[in-house]
Amino acid sequence: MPSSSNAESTAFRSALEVIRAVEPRVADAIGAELADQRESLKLIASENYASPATLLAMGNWFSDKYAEGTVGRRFYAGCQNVDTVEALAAEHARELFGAAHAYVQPHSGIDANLVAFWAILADRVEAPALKRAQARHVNDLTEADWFTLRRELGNQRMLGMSLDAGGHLTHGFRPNISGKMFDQRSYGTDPTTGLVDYDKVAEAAREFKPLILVGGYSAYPRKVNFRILREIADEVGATFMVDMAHFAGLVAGKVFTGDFDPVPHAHIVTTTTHKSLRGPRGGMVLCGPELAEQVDRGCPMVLGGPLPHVMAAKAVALAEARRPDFADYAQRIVANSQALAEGLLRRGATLVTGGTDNHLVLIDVTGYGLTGRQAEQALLDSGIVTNRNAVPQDPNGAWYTSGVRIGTPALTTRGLGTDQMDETAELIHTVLSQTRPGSNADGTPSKAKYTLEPAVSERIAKQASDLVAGFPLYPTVDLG
Ligand code: DSN
Repeated sequence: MPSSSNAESTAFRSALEVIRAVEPRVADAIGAELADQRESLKLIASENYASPATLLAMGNWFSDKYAEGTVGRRFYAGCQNVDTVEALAAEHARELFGAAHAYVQPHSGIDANLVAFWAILADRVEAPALKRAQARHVNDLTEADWFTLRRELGNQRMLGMSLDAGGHLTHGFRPNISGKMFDQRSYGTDPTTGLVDYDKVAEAAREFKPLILVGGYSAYPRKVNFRILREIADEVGATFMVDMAHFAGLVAGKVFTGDFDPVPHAHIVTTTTHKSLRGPRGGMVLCGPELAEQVDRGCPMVLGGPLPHVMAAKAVALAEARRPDFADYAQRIVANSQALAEGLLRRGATLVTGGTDNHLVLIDVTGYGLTGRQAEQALLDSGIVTNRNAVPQDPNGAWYTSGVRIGTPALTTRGLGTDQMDETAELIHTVLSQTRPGSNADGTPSKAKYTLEPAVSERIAKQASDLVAGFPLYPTVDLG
């Protein structure tokens, strides 16, 4: 029996050899991606490194199978093996999160949210309309009733966190389909503390009376009290939905429990599987029995054919997340994030909300005289991979922004700890404090141009790559 590390090296090497025989440039790009990831200090809050078992579960014959429908109830023959992996993924998800129902077909976070929105609309708007018309199916409605129902479906209200407070584009914002589907209003955060003000959320909910109250975020560095949000939803008759894509790993690892665990409080919870949860790129929906039937209609309602190879990988990753060491991993993510925040604060950085309770830190880079775009690029020149992000009431808008979002799930997977977070804070602070905003050709200030001495960026890039070199990425995988 080969050892696990030999087996992993052999598997990836053999796969590359097979690919190289057909299109060598693809094999080269795959190898180069691993090399780049190994070298860089990856601080993108939404990224991680899936396990070799998870990655390998995606490259196989399941990719060739159509499997519309649900386990045991498919629109295609021959789905018995897909049934096995989909049922396993759903079972692991239910057990891990304590949910009554799990739907593991969504291909991404947007897809998971669309499944949830349409499940809620079907439950709250379509089902009552069918009942009123004494129809069993939409096909049984008269043209006039169908016209009325379509208008009702397109005229519902959603209340979610504003984008610049850390909400997500798919929570009802105009550039996304959700903004075109819903009449949306958002709640912000307190201008002084940067924290969610639950009284203000309640006020907005009472006034607006949304059909859906959305909790969850992609750039808010604090815990959210989901019990309070549920109480607000109940008071105004809203369905409470939580998008936990960013912090699902912290829920799985029992860092967020009680009021901060969305699963017992929300009517429906969506997530991606590839962020802090450390699975394959994909999405998932959890709910109680009341919405289960509508959720299971996700495909073909808004999803194309399920991706059975990704569901297989979800089953593997969720099995990994049920192991005791995942809870330790989740705790280390937050310890690292807090150490990074403290290191930055000690060096004079300004952080939105003044710190973090979760996996991410949002630096307000206006304190360094920079836009988010300038800061992101200067950090990238220095081997530090982050992404720019709006801050509350951002004067620079969503493209240039005034913030840089950093997160610790990926570096924690590599094994970096709190000492290395302090070193990382030093590298980030050095780059940002040495970067100067640039000007346009006509002398006006540019929001994109900047100057950073190459000697500085080269030195920091070397320090960043030395730092991560001490924590080899995929140590069991040697591509030769
Ligand atoms: N793109 C993801 C993120 O970076 O937060 C969420 O959609």
